[in-house]
Amino acid sequence: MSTAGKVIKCKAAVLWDIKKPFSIEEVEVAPPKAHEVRIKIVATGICRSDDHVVQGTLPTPLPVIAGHEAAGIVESIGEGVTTVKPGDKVIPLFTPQCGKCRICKHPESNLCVKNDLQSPLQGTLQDGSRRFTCRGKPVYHFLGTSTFSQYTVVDEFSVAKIDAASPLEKVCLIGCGFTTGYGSAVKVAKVTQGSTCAVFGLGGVGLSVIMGCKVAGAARIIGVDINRDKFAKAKEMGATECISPQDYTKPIEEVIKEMSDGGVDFSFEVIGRLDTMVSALLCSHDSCGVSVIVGVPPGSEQLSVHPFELLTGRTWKGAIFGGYKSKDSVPKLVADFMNKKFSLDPLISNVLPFEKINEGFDLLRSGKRSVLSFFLCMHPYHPNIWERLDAVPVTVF
Ligand code: PAD
Ligand code: ZN
Ligand code: ZN
Repeated sequence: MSTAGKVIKCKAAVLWDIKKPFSIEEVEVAPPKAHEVRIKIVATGICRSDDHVVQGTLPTPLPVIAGHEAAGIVESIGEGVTTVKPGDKVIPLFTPQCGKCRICKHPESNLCVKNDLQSPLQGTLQDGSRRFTCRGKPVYHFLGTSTFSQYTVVDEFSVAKIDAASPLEKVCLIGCGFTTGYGSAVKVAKVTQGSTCAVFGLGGVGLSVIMGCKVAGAARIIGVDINRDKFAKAKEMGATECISPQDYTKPIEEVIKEMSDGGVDFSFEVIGRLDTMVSALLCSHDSCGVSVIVGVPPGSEQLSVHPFELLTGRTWKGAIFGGYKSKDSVPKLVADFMNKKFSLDPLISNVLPFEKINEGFDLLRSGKRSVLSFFLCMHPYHPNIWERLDAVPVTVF
């Protein structure tokens, strides 16, 4: 039976309050309106930015269905949708690409004016309304994507069609973590052949920065993290050395400057802390260094540096989604993945059934990045056994 045009009742993880666990609920997902697309989510990653929502450092109206790094299949489309059709494999885009605004027409920039990244977030689709209800209450969207739900509705410019053969439990990472990190190196910093780079923070995004630095031909890549367990994987991905600020008495920027003849060519802050943003800036060479902020800082805190740190010639910049124009670039990155130009396996620590979302967040906080799958379901008689399903049952009204 076709579900098109009908309200779908399905499973979603609703965050009712900050600093509380997600609650797995039955939600109603309204059909897509004109220029909207309803997607059956197959797999969704858990990114640190989702945890910023839980912790309240990325202020979002509540209750909310978070999640923004996913892959799925189009279930139905609203009137006027031309770029995807039911059955297409897709990746939702938390940075949209409307193709019409000043930024979409800018050759370098990517933060389409239709984004919902202002503070606080608006939490709706483009027309200002919502498609989710739970226990009779409307539920807010998150970054126009809301992927912690079996079904979600997005605006057409917030979804990209990808290769029909793509493994969705892997390419979901192209929806955020991988692309953000990789693009920060190759597109935002424009890392050069033979250069020296420093990457602060060796989580999933930091490892993707390292992959980008390596592809761009960096000769030295210095990984920086307080968790030494991250070093082995970072080296596997291309870091040539790894250091922990806790092993030194002097500031880490001084240590890195000594290691790199006065400062690195390119540095990246991939943690989301003000102190490490300043350290990353200062460890870059004062006359030719480029430092990129990738980490999302907490709430309304302000940075402070002496203007001289930039007057001497450094460049300090930042970007969302690795500077990539999303709708154009995501299908190409998926094609590169299918052509084995890079691997996503090292970025995934676990694949968990969707219901284990709170465990997935605990794992993230202990340094492990998980992908949640809607295609793993609990065995009816053995609660510890999870089976792969081809389809997930839903109720249609
Ligand atoms: P993660 O939590 O998996 O990794 C962060 C790493 O930083 C961990 O390995 C920590 O051990 C390490 N760390 C923490 N504190 C320090 C410290 N004081 N000194 C050195 N290392 C430290 O996060 P992630 O890789 O998922 O994301 C990293 C950041 O990037 C995070 O702030 C996230 O919100 C942001 C992000 N930004 C974009 C974007 O578009 N700009 C997209 C996705 C994620
Ligand atoms: Zn993310
Ligand atoms: Zn635009």
